Parts: sequence; structure tokens; C-alpha cells
Amino acid sequence: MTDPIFVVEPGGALHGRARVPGDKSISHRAIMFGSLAEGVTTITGFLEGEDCLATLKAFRAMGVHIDGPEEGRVVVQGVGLHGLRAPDGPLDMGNSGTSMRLMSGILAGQAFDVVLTGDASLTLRPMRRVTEPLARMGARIGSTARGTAPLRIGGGQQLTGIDYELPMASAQVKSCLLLAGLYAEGVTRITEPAPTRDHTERMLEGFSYPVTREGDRTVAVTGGGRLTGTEIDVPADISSAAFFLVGASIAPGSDLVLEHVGVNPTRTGVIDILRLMGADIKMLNPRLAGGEPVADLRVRHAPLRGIRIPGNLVPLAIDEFPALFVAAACAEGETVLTGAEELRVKESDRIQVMADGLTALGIAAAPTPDGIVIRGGALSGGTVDSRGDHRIAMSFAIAALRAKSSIRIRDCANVRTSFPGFATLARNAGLAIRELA
Ligand code: SPQ
Repeated sequence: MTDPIFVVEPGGALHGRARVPGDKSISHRAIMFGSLAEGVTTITGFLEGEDCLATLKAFRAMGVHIDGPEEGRVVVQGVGLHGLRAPDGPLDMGNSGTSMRLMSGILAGQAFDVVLTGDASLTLRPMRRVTEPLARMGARIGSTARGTAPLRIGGGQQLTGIDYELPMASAQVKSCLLLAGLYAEGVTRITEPAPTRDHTERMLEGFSYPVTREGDRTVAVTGGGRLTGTEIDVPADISSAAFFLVGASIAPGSDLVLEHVGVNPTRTGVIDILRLMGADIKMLNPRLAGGEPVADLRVRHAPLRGIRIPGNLVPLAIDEFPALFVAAACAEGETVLTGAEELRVKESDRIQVMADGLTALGIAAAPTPDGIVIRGGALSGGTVDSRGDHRIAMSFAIAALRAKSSIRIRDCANVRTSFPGFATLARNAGLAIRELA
């Protein structure tokens, strides 16, 4: 089977109302915590993307009864923290870093051995960031000589809580260690260099597990407690909304409302950065949904200007940079990003792959070791390669709104990992996109 290609005709504007699919980070955690809880957890708004389905299948393979997903509804019969069973073979996490890193924390505390593997991209991503601190807690966990998956996790180890300073701002590493901390003797305390998404902390509390927060960078759990099943309403994913926030900002005449978007302050860096660039984004009807802040976002076209992106916003917008680079390409003047070396170890090297694509479209984009400098200009058309990275494929699709001729994007199959139905939703909003199999 050949990989699907997006072909997007130039121009147009985005209009109307749209609800993008459920939040990926929250959907993963809902399956994990629901499985480890005592009692039933009902999830609505679940993201039926390949990444979250990989998490769901892994828990089924470990004996958890899960009904759905059916139109975003999933019912999980929790087995309790000690109720998982050994799977028949390796657990395949596909393209999903979140599944592999968070589950390694859970599996380090089990009585059985397990192997975690993934696709060509995931097996290149760095895993020492989780295997080293887990080993310090007493886990038996092996990787390849390069510190990559497959991860072999030995069962039957008694874990002990640690006090750990994260070397990089990573919600996945923080979450992995907090989850291992549920199985550890004593307190597991994690300090991050800068605040990152706090869905794990919020959701643990939602499942009635006590979490101690000390300031905005330290969080602790004590092992030996229990999670109680609950109801989770997953908001629309701000990382998926980001393509449309950028698209409507750059396309003259656009006026779009994105409904029920998760606006947890640890995720809204993209709104702050776009506003600094001059974007017109309004947060309407703010409310709470299952412990997470939610709002409708109205975005209208506005001329953008280049900026120096403030360092404190980088971890709060980490997945939105491919889309933000397109905004920078359409802005007046120069945009400078630094302190974002983590972008080089995502599903692709997002700095290099975006620089290559923007350059192919006639934009001056100079990668640096920890960021990029982009000078706004006129986007030509042409062919770009997403290198199998879902966020890059969707970012270049949106760029066509301001291109002179059509943009062809190669290797788009992985859009299904986070945003099933992207092409249809984007077409309904006004993007002239076709998907060729
Ligand atoms: O799951 P995966 O593949 O790592 O997904 C990405 C994405 O762009 O969808 C990153 F490539 O999101 C991560 C995010 O970058 C999801 C995440 C989470 O749910 O905890 C945290 C971030 O990763 P990290 O490495 O900064 O902790």
C-alpha cells in the first residue's frame, strides 16, 4: 500500500464552526488510569486515533475489559493497580511516544515481564530519559545499546520512591515516574525545569488519588494508594485546533469557531504566541469539563508579525511549533525560536523537516541547534515530505491557504495517529484538500 498524499489547492478562507477530535494526551491517560482503577470508568470524547488505540489494545492484551470506542464513548472495567495480567507477546505502541513512556512506568511495577516495541520512528526516539530514573527506583528495564526501544521490563521488582530533577521539560517523563510512584514504597517527588502539561496530576486527582504540588514545578505521590473509577469528558485537542488557529489567522476573510477546546494553561502557549504575533483569537464561554478548563475559540484573520518567542512558552506549545512555523512564514519580518531542542526528537526532527519543507516552498528558514529563524515571505507551491510526521503533514496542508500554487505533501498516513478525519474536517471549513491513496 502506498502512503496517502495530500494535495491542497492554494487560497481560500476558513469559516463556520468545527469540533476537532478529542485530546490525545487526555485520551491515553483516561484508558491507563481507568484500567488501573477499581470500578468502572466511562470516557466520552475519546480520540479514536491510532496512538490512543495502541494504548487501548495494550490494556486489553493485559486482561482489561474495554467496550468501545463507539462515537468516542469507551467503558473501562478497571482491574485495580495489581490486576493486570501478562500479555501473550510484545506490546506494540506503534508511533506513540506517550504510550511507550507512560506505560514503562506502569509496567515497571508489575509482577510479570513485558516487552514494549513500536514503529520505525518510535524505535529511534530516546528512552534513556525514562529507563535511567526507573532503574534508580529499582526497576529492571533494558533497551538497545542506543537507549531506544524495544524496552524489556522485568517483573517482580519492589520499587522505591525517588526525589528526581528532570533534565528536560517533559510531561512524558514526569508522568512515567509518577505512575511508577504509585507502585513504589514511599514518596516519588519530581521537579521539572519548567512547567509542562499537567493532565496526569489532574487526572490522578480525578481518580481520587492524592497528589501533592509544591509550587508550579514540583509534584509528589506516595505509593500504596488506589484509584477509583470515574467519568471523563475529553475536550477537543488544542494541538489539533492549532492547525485551524494558524490557518484562520493567515487566510484573509477567515472567521472560525472551534468548539469545546481544552484550554488547560499548560497547553495554551500556542494561543499566547499567536497573540504576540498579532492574531485575533477570543476565548468564549470558558468552563470546566471533568477537571480540565474548556472554551470555544473564535479566530479571525489578522496580519501577523515576526517575534522572538519567549522561552517560558516553549514547553507550553511544544507540539504546535510545526503549525507556528507556518504562521511565521506568513508573518511580516523575522521569527526566532530558541530553547526548543526537544523538537529534534519527536516523531521526526521537527526543526529540520520543517526547515526543509519551508525552504522548498521559497521561505528563508535557517535551523539552529535548538530552534529556527524564519523570515516571512511569499509561499510558492511545490512538493514537501512530512517524513511520516502527522503534525508536519497537517501544517503544510494549512500553509496552502497562503500559497501561490498547490502544495503536495508526501507520507501522510500518520495523520491518523492524532487526527482521524482531518482532510474532511478541513475541507468542510474551507481548505481545498484532496487525499490521494
Ligand atoms: O506521543 P508522542 O508521539 O510523543 O506525541 C507528541 C505529539 O506531537 O503528538 C510528541 F511528539 O506529543 C507529546 C508531547 O510532545 C505528548 C505528551 C504527553 O501526552 O505527555 C507530552 C509531550 O512530550 P514530552 O516528550 O515533551 O513529554
